[in-house]
Amino acid sequence: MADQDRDQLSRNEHIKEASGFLRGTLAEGLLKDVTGAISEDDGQLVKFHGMYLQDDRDLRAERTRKKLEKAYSFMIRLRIPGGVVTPQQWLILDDIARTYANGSLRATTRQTFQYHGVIKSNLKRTMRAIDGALLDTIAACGDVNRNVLAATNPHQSGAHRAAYELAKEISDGLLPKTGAWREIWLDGEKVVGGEDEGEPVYGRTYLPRKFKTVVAVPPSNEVDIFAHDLGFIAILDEAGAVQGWNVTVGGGMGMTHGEPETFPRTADVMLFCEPDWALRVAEAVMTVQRDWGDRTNRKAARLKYTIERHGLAAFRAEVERRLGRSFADPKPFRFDNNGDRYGWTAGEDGRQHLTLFIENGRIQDIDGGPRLLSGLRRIAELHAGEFRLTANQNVMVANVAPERRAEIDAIVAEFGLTARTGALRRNAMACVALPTCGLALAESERYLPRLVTILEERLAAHGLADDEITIRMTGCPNGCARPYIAEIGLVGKGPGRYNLYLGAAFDGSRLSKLYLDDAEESAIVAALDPLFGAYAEGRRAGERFGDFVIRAGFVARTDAGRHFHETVGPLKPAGTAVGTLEPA
Ligand code: SRM
Ligand code: SF4
Repeated sequence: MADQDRDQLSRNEHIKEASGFLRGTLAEGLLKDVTGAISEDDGQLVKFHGMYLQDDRDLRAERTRKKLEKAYSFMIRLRIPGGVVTPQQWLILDDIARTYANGSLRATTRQTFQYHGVIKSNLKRTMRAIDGALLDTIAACGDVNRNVLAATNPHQSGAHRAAYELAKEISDGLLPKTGAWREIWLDGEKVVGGEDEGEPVYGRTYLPRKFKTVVAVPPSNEVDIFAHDLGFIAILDEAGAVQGWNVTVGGGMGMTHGEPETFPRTADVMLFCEPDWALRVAEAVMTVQRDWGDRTNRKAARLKYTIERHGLAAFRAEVERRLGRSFADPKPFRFDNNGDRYGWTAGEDGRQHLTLFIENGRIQDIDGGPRLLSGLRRIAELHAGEFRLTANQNVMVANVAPERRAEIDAIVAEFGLTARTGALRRNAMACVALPTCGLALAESERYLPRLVTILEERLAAHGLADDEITIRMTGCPNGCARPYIAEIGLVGKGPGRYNLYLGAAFDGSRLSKLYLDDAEESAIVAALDPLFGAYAEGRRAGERFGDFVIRAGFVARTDAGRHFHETVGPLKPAGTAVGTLEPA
């Protein structure tokens, strides 16, 4: 690259290039015990190892007053393709949560676990314990292909098995090759001149930005395929076998308030490929993004912006050129929801599976409330199948022998594992936000449960207590709980204040629109209550809330371009409705 171009590269590009394939000065930094932090550059690199440096934001002000260093600790994210863990692995993960982290396991929106609160001096011990469970954290974060999601239950059908196999194959195939992870965290043998080991697919500077891949089996869109950079939709033949995959590209949620050049976007369905070609298509899509993605501005670097800039046709042509062949156009498919099915279900082969609702993914014991951590541990002690994490922050106890079902039901009752499950709550998700997330503008995980209780009362008053409506909240516009494809989306604007988005599709295929700007709880409830009333009165048979608010004229349908700008025209005063209040 010419020097002039190099000057324009974002800072992260220089950090990656100079890092010796993700080593930086991490090994030295870990030895410095005068601080609980690591250097700023290493803070960028450590993401590729599955970790974030964070500080407890609840303690910030007090520690600043006392002139103390921030209360630093690390968030660690595992890489678990398809979200599958064995009971033996669960027990080790539980031990780690109790010993090194904050006593909780956090199921994420991408089928894996996070630990919070791991202090620097415990990092290596934690990583060794994770390795001891035959798991790792490589590429769980950073500018790489991240954890690959798959339709939750491989035992449900042959197509689900194929989806899991493909997720695993892509995860393994696109994994960075650097030995840095093993070397730094497990004191693995140093690769002399690690510089020379090479990354045949990624190169020295990896990708311009994070890259997310999922595999779905219709009619369930539980993995929220339209929110991801790359997706595969199973197309089945009459016997239910996978005939091939529709390939989706260019989905993403993140945006920044007040910067209309950033926006959420639902993915395009680009082409159909045969099963043998899926991994090669994944690699080609990723390498076109590697080469075409914007490396000067990280806010414009995701694949969704590359596709907006070049157009889908040019992007597809380049993928086909690199693979030396053309592909068929996508085949018809239909999704009907993007949530989880709770309770017991049986697969094609009659095996039993129990999906448990985990409020906002936080697996912990609450004094006087549900004891999810201990209850799931008890299940792991007797369970002979597996656990499967869902993309909706829930847990499935999968592949249960019929004679064990009663024992598991007894544990569920004893530990209160299904204690809080109203219809709105079952369809709710919140991102982590405060106190750990450095980007949070407002509460999310700690606040949504309260708001749901209030809204469930309003829904019950309108006779809607059992209606399935999706609601998701995030503490900032980055969209970690995918709020823009929930029927009710709440996005943090500042302490106690949220933007309210409405009108997304129940199957996750359509984005919502901004309805209320910068609103406090009372304004949110006051805005939603009459809409619930209108929905109860005026909906057509089977009509979803997200569809109703559009038909009734409360919000406009998201345009054909399938992305929106946060504000169209001047901002309304804080707390006022952007949509019309009277049904058209
Ligand atoms: Fe996320 C950054 C948590 C799924 C979009 N996300 C973060 C960080 C690491 C904050 C940071 O950069 O300092 C958050 C850590 C909080 C904490 O304390 O744990 C964080 N994201 C999460 C999780 C844990 C939310 C959850 O409650 O489950 C999810 C972990 C998924 C995983 O296992 O890998 C999580 N993040 C998502 C999703 C949803 C998805 O992928 O399905 C999105 C929207 C989809 C997308 O990528 O567009 C998402 N996270 C972001 C963004 C915005 C990216 C963008 O293109 O603008 C950021 C900020 C960034 O990258 O600059 C971010
Ligand atoms: Fe943090 Fe924002 Fe993601 Fe929530 S949406 S976890 S506040 S980055």
